[in-house]
This record gives sequence, structure tokens and C-alpha cells, in this order.
Amino acid sequence: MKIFPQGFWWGSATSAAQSEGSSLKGGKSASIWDHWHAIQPERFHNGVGCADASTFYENWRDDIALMKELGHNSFRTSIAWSRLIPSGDGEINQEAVDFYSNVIDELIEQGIEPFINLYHFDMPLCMQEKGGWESREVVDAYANYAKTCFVLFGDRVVKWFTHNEPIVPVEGGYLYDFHYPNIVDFKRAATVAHNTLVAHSKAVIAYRSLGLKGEIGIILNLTPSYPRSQNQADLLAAERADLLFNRSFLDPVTKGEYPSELVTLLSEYGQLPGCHDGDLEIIKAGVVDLLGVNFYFPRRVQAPRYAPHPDALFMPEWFFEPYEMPGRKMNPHRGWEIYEEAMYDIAINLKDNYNNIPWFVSENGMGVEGEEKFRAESFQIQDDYRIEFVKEHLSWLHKAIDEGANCKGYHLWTFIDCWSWCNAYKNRYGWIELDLETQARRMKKSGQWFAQVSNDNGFE
Ligand code: BGP
Repeated sequence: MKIFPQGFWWGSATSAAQSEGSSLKGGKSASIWDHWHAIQPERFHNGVGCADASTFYENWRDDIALMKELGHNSFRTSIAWSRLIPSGDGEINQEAVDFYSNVIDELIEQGIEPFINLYHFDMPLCMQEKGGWESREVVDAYANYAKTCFVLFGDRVVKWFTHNEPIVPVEGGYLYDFHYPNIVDFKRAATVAHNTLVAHSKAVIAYRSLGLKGEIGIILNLTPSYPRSQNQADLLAAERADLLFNRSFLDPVTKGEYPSELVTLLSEYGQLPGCHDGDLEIIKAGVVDLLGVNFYFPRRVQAPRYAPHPDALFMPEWFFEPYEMPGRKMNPHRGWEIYEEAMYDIAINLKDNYNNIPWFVSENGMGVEGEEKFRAESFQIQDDYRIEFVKEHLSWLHKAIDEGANCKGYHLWTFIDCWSWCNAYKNRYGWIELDLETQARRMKKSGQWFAQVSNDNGFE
């Protein structure tokens, strides 16, 4: 048996926009996702937006009962800023307070600890119209919103997270065109990243100023960068990818400052973000108590083969190129590489280079397109591939914990098949299947397996 430390967190994660639905009901204002879908539905898989998602806004009580059946002792979701404070900064929506309060109370009642995240890609449209993360007014509005959440729910919620994968809106919205506002401009992207970090730190400062008994952290997607070879040029490419995509957030939130190599690199290319006096002190105060790590697939890189075109836009890919390792193991249903050992590498990196900070796996999972083809006669989805995927990742995690890694738990992405941004319902990830027509929920084979694992606090 591989047994995990006592009190290990077993659960799953989702986010407000991806699960609640009722996206323009209950007093909620539009987020950038509602808006983008309204103006460009063709950017979404099958044209599906987040209006209904998995109807958690109506079905939360039954869904929490299912979480209990799955053996969850913890569960992460987020609060939608545009639901709680529809004008972004100002009046609180009482219906939203009641909704989140009820969800939190019911989770606690069922023995499931709520982990609450404040921002999961879902900028209120009215705040985006003021400039989104490029605007310091929006940064301050976010800090007020965060404080409001702590005051309203901080008596019961003791695990808070300021952002989920903050680099993704930077990449999607300001570099690679897969989030609204579809800007491609490195310097603006760097400003968005910097301001997000300032917003994070202001929320941490606000939380600590209230003297509540709880922990505050952030959730980062840490994607280890593996070089094609040990050649100096490949090693440098991997180092740069790591610097830009992992350490840009990981270092400030754990050590209170940007890596000096990153500052040197960006200033060399004239790409440093707009920074205000006092920002670096604010960032120093944003060191977290707890880190969530999302991991899906590794990043393999090689040294770039070509010099950038003199007129090309400055991009991270000036420093590395993706590398497809021959023989790599694939999840053919999503097109992502599977590399379970990365779990161990992440854990050991945090132990050796980040002061063994307390952390947990806040997302890991296997997306499958066309999952209905795995339905058995019994009607249940026979997702043995997902069981295998989770088991292998957990095995590497277990080994790292044995060697002293400070990992506190494992949350799958996700509890129930959910709407996922531009991919909508293309890739299914849940322990529980969602029938899009009827909204019926049905436990997959992996859900039953996970209930056993969580009950036994380990597996064979
Ligand atoms: C993560 C996000 C989640 C979720 C997941 C699956 O990076 O934090 O919000 O969307 O990716 O993504 P996809 O459906 O594109 O496979």
C-alpha cells in the first residue's frame, strides 16, 4: 500500500465561471467571458459559452452530496467577482453573499473543507473596460473585493487563494490570443503580470491586516521545462523558459522578489513592465503561506534554430522552441504529453530551492475528447485511463513525500465535467459525467476508485 500522510487533502477543483452557470442571473454582471462569447461565439468550441456551465448555481446542494460520495475532505472553487460586486468596486450583491455563504456552510456541514480562490480568469467586463490588469484602479478594486470576501466569509473559510494560474490571462489575453482582450504585446503582457502580482500582494496584506485565523496562498501552473539535450544551448533555452513561465510568479510569491536574471533579460530587450514606486515593497509583503500547483504536462524545449526576423514582435519564443521528444507518452484524447515523473521533479524543486514551502497539487487531470465512446452497457464511463493517470502521478508524489517533500494534498481537475473557456465542453475531466442535454450527473468508474483511495488514504 502507498499510504499518504495523515490528514492528506483529497478532493477536486473547479471555478465559478466554469461551474455555476446563471452567468447573467442572480444580479451577476457580465465577465469578459460573457462579453467575448456574445461578440465572437465562433471562438468557442461548438459556439458554447458559460451561460449555463454545469448549473452549480442551482444544484450546489446535490453536487456537494456527490462530493461526499467521492470521499472529498476538501474542495476548491472560486468566487465570481462579477457576481459578488457587479459594478466591480462598490455595492455588494446580497443574493451572491447568500449563495456563497450557503455553499460554504454546506461544504463544512458535510466535512469538506472549502478552499476559496478569488480570481480564475474571470475579469468583470466593467473592470476590463477600465483597462483590466493594466489599470491600477482595477488592481485597487480587486484588493477591495478580496477584503470584502475575507470579511464576509473569513470566519469560516481558512484556505484562501488570490489567483489561479495568473500567467494564463497574461499569455492568453496579451501574447497568444486565446483570452479576451486578444492583445499581442509583450510589454503590455509584462505590465499585466506585474500588476497581477501587486494585486495578489495587496490581497495578502489585506488578509493579514484582518488578523483572521487562516492561510493565504496562490495557485500556479508550474510546468517543468526539460531541455532536449545537455548541450549548453538547449540548457539555456530550458532555463529561459523556466524563468519566463514558472519563476516569473513562483519566485516573487515565495521569496518576495523577482529573479534577477528575469529583470536583466527583460531590461536587455527593453521589455520591463511599468512599475510604480513602492511596488517592490508591496511584492515583498506578498509571500504566501501555502502554494497550490497545477500540473498537466511537461514543457520540452530546444535552442531556437533561427534568429528572430528583425520586424517580428518580441516573444518568449525568441529564447526557445518547443521540442517533441521521440517516443513520448501521449494522452491521445487531448494531445498532451503525459510525464508523471514531473510530479516528483516539482516536489523536489520546491523542497530544495523554495524552502520546502507547504504546497498541494491543486489541479491535475486527464482531458478526454469524445469520452462517451468509453461508456459501458451499464451506462457508466469506464475511464481506466484516468485511474492509471492519477495513480501514476500519485505514485511519484508519494515517493517525493517519502523523501521529505511538503505536499499536503491532491485535487483533481475536476469534480464534474465542466465548461472550459474556448474549449467549452470538448475535453471531459470529471470524476462525474455531465449529460449536457439533461444536466444529469453520473459517477464514472474513476470516481468510485477515488472514493476508495480517499477512504483508505492511499492505494495498492
Ligand atoms: C487549467 C485551468 C482550468 C481548466 C483546465 C483544463 O489550466 O486552470 O480552468 O480549464 O486547464 O483545460 P482544457 O479544457 O483546455 O483542457
